[in-house]
Formats: sequence, structure tokens, C-alpha cells
Amino acid sequence: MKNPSAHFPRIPRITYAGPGSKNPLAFRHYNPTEMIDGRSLKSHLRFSVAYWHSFRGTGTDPFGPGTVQRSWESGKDALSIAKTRMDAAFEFFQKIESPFWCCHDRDIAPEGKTLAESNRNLDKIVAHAKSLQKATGVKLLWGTANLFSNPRYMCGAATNPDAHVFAYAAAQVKKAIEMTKELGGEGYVFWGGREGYETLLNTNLKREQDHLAAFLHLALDYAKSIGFKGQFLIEPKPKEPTKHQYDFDVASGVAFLRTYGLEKDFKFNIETNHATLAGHTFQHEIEVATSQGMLGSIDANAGDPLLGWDTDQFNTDVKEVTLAMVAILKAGGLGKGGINFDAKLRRPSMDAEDLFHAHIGGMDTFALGFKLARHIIADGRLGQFLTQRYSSYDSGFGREIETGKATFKSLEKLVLTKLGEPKLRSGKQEYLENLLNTYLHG
Ligand code: XLS
Ligand code: NI
Ligand code: NI
Repeated sequence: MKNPSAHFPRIPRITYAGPGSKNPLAFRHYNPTEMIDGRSLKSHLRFSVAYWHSFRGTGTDPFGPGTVQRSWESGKDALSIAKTRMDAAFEFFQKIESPFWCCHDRDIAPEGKTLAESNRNLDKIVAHAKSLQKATGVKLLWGTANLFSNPRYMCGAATNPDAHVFAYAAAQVKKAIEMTKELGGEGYVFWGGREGYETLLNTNLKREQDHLAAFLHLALDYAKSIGFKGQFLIEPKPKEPTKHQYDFDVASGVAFLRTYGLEKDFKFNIETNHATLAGHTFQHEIEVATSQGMLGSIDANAGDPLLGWDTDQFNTDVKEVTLAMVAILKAGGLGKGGINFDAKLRRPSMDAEDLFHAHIGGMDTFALGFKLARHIIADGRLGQFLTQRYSSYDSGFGREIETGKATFKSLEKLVLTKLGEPKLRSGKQEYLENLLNTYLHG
């Protein structure tokens, strides 16, 4: 990067100013260098910027064209624009204190007329990205392939009824894994773009699921053969763009992975807006994943409760994020995963500066949620309530149930001769909701 302020000249590097600050271009809760448990907050939260929304998003919607105008979207050809755009992106990553970024193959380099040309384009841009990563210290959290925009994928990629499309997708993912390895990515994400169906009238559901599993096995085999060590991740989503996506939610993802012998090699990338589209909370999806030891990474965004689609908004809901953070911390954190802002600006937010406001809000909300979650866990009252609520399983016949020693016969005998009728115990939901509010609001 020649000039470190070439693309956002009026915006300084964002710094921490504390909760009392009135500066809209400062962090109020995210202090990247704050040390917590011997590690910086930056390394706890592992924030990441999503290239596709923040650097390819134009503000288009089904009713109208793009609204944003970016100074860096000009140049003599698609490849030189791609390079300038990437310079702008790395200036942004640095100014917003994001240690990571994420991308699809086609976000960063233009698709050519043939696969060979697309691959050559990608090689050139990956080399540029690699030098920017080296110069700035910003790393790739995960890479992925766009298997949903090009019309060839209109009926899916791995689940396409045409084996030719399967083969093309395989070739594309092979290259995308190579891209991710070359950029040192910590993981590789499979979001099932159009892996689903619009109508069962034209769909062989069993064969499509078999094909998806075969595809994932081939991807794993290839990654192993080239020594790619990153974590493979499934990103569930129940619908959109298809009316039924096969990776519906974490629970159905677990069943799918186990059915096809893939469970040891995959974890989940959980997106907030996908959780709510599936009729779950963010916390629910995280808890289902952690119950299986399969929490991998987070796509941080939020839906609008009044809209039934993936609105991908920056999340400023402290309560939702705090509850998710409690679940993440109880599971031991995100490991090699991170918090990726898979979120986009609203269509009228067309200023480059809005990119900063959006990420500052998201980062501050997660940093605050992280701190509140640590406080909730350290305070211990919620945890103690749970321990107490299940304590009848800690000894005696409860322990025998958990360890597989009890039988229907032994339990019947106990009830008939000793236990009689169980005492009712309150679930204390209202008390707990009030307790949560005292943590959030004092
Ligand atoms: C779409 C998904 C997508 C994945 C990456 O809804 O969230 O952006 O994260 O392919
Ligand atoms: Ni996502
Ligand atoms: Ni999404």
C-alpha cells in the first residue's frame, strides 16, 4: 500500500475513547490492546470484516440499483479495479482495528470467460492480497467459494441435478481451498448457497443429499492432500435463496454430518440472522453446536424482527450478543474461529464513513457483550441456579440415570416404595429475567 490514507483520507485510525466518549468515530467498549486473562481484547474477539458486503456491496435491492459510490471503484480494467479495491479494504481493516478478513473467491477477483481465466485472475489478486497481509499483519479468518451467483449454479452446485455442474463446482472449490491455504486462512466455510430446492416436484432429495456429502468428502480429501490445516465449517441457513436449504440449522447439520461420517472434520459457522430465520435464537444455535463440541466461528449480524429474510444488519442488540457470549465463553471461546461481520449497510447508508459507524457499532456491541458475559459468569448466580436445578442427578438414583445404571424396573421400585410423588419446583424464569437485567442495566 503506497499511501496509507489514500481511500479514507478524512478518517483516522479508530481508537478507544471509553464509554463516556461522544466521538462517533471512536470505540467506547472495544479497546484492542486491553489485556484480559493475559491476552489482548483484540485476540479474544478475533473480529473479521466480510469482503463481500463491505467491499462488493453496492446497495442494490430487488426494487432498485446500487446507491453507494466508492472512490476506489475505478480503473482501466477489472483486474486493476480489483487491486485498488483491495488496497482500500486493507486500509479499512487497519483503520478499524480488525485483525482478520473473510472472502469468497469471486469477491476478490473477476470471473473470466473460462475456469482457467478465472483461476489466473484469482492467482494475480491472491498474490496482491498476500503482500497486503504481510505489510499490515491482517490475516484471513476463512475463505470460501461463491457457488451461487453465476447462473450455472441456479439449481445448486454440489446438489445440482446435472453432474457437469457438480464437476465445475468441485474444480472451483479445489481452487478456493488453494486460495485459502495460500493466504494462511484459519478455516474454510461451506455455506450452502443454492444447495436446497424450490419444489420437491423436480427434486430427488435423497440423491441431492448424497451428492452434497460426496462433495464434502472430496473437499476434505483434497485439503488433506495439499496439507491445508484450516478448520472446515458448515454455515447453516434454513431458507433463502431456496425455500428449503439442506443445512437448515445446527441440529440438522449435526445429523447430516453424522449420517455421512463427516462429523470429526467439520464444525459450525453460526450466523445470527440464519438462526432467527430458522425460528431459533442465536444463543440456541451456539448451545446446540457447543453441546456437540462443534462450535467453530460466528457470522455476526442481525435480522429485523419484522422482516422474514436475511437482512444482514450490524448487530447492536446488547442482550442478544451478551447471551451468545455467555454460551461461547462457557464453551471455552472460539478457538481458531472469530467474529466475522457478515453484515451490510442499509441502502441509504451510502457514505464510505458509514462503513466505519457500522463496524464500530458491531465491535463495541460484541466487546460489551464479552465483558458483560465475563461478569455474569464470574458473578456466578446464573450458573449456580443451573447447577442447583439439576443437582438431583448428581448423586443417588439421579446419578444412576446419567451413568446408565438405572433401569425402568429399578426406577419403578423406587417410586413405589420410597419416592412417591415429586415435589413441584419453580423454574423461576421471571426472577432470572430480572437478574439478567441487573447485569445489563444495573
Ligand atoms: C449468506 C451467507 C454467506 C456466507 C458466506 O446468507 O451468510 O454470506 O457467510 O458464503
Ligand atoms: Ni454468513
Ligand atoms: Ni447470511
